[in-house]
Amino acid sequence: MIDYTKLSKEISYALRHAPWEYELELDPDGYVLIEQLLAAINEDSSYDRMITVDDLKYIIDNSEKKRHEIQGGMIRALYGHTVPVHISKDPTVPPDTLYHGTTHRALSNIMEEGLKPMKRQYVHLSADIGTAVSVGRRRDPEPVILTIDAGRAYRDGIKFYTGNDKVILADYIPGKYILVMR
Ligand code: HQG
Repeated sequence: MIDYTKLSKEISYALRHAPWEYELELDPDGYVLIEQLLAAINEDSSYDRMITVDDLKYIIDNSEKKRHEIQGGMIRALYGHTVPVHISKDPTVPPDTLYHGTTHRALSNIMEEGLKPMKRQYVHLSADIGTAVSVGRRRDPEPVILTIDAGRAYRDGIKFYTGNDKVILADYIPGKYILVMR
């Protein structure tokens, strides 16, 4: 049996954070050749058998979150990048309201200086409250949920980008567009 959680984490690590450890180079949209990714994973493999493209498809089709995308012979991570080379994302018109789940600890900083990408390339926003709650719960059992006036921010010139249907990306969200949900 392949440990698909472990494999999914390894793929995210390779495609978001450290492609060079796998002798991969991301193209401007974050894609690599599936063949090259599989060759790297299967070299010194820690899995029960060789990983195939069907295993990658299985992860994409069965994960709770849509983290990766296959196009032609290529695969990429849809969000979450920390690689030094900037990954370009498709601009999008956001819905009027977006959400962000975070910790109590970060709240005062965020209200003061806005939402920043921190270690990643983009700020990650959620399309619905449920998604924001699960994002926030990674770090705080009772996360703070922020509402983002994305419609106004967009009209004021803040750029938004598509991650997947639940995750919307932005370069930066100034504090004046952010409210704490009570
Ligand atoms: C916070 C996961 C202080 C921000 C998730 C967050 C998501 C600030 C943390 C995706 C700040 C960064 C991304 C400021 C932002 N001062 N703290 N000015 N601005 N922050 O992990 O959004 O499972 O980089 O609130 O589900 O938590 O990996 O971002 O708490 O979709 O696929 O700094 O990663 O997806 O943390 O999560 P992160 P995130 P996966």
